[in-house]
Amino acid sequence: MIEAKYIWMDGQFVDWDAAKIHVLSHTLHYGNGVIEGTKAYKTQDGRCAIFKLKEHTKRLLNSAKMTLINSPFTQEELELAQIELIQKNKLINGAYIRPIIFLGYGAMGLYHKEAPTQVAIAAWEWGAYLGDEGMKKGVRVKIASMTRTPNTSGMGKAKAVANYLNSQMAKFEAVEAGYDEALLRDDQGYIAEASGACFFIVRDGVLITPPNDTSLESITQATVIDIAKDLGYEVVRRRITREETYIADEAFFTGTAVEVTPIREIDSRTIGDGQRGEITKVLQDAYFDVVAGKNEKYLKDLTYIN
Ligand code: PPE
Repeated sequence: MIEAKYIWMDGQFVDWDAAKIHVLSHTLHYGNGVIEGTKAYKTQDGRCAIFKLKEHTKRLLNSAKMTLINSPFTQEELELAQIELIQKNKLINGAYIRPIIFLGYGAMGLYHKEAPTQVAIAAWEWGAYLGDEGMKKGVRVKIASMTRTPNTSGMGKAKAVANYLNSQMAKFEAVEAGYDEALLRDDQGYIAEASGACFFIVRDGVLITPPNDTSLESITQATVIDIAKDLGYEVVRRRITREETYIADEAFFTGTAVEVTPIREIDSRTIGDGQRGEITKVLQDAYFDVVAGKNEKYLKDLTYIN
């Protein structure tokens, strides 16, 4: 991580090293907090723009609502804070933006109503999430032994801090076994999503991605579906079984951090011819054009910061 100069904390800019919390902060002990992951890109005219700032900020507030956290800041205030954070840190080459709404120090015990709510937003430069080589050649994926937390015992639609224990266990297992990323099934055995991304396969030229029954309502997945339809591809949202992933012609991940990352292997089965698939490459290029302001139709999704 490349440190930036300032972090926005509870309405003020503080030095990166001064953005501290108490060890008895409620979220640290009981895991109720919500985050976002948003990206700013350098665009074709040299200016920097945040991609889908509104959607990410709305999802942050929706996540908070689902997990019974009252945000002390409005959508507008949080959007402005993110814009100013990029400006103040001069992150004009682009950055990853991480807002977090969490419960601070002041109450112990599970009942959290009296715990104060705090908000922090950090931003830093972050390279290819699964590596530059993975972006070009594709990554290797393991289907995790643990399933994604079912809807009956979690809140999968919230980008809740608590959900990442499940993701972390799966990711660790995959990486320790020599893979790059983990794919989690739902409690019925169908593919849910990756530890921090959504999943697509291509079969006979058709794009297939699971509905968001047991996954985050992914903003990048929605963008890639729109782009694919613009390009004339058929997109089907249906459940995918484990064995179907093995015989896909192509497979890839989508997410703010992974962007569009090709998959070349799942559980020792080579996907397609073991490299970035043709359609995957088309969508990857198209996605980078969109975030770089090269596609007129999606300029509405860019918030320029300079
Ligand atoms: N599912 C999960 C579990 C998830 O964490 C992400 C994003 C997605 C799907 C894709 O959602 P979206 O970004 O809206 O397309 N994961 C974030 C965190 C990654 C991290 O390691 O931290 C991200 O991509 O920012």
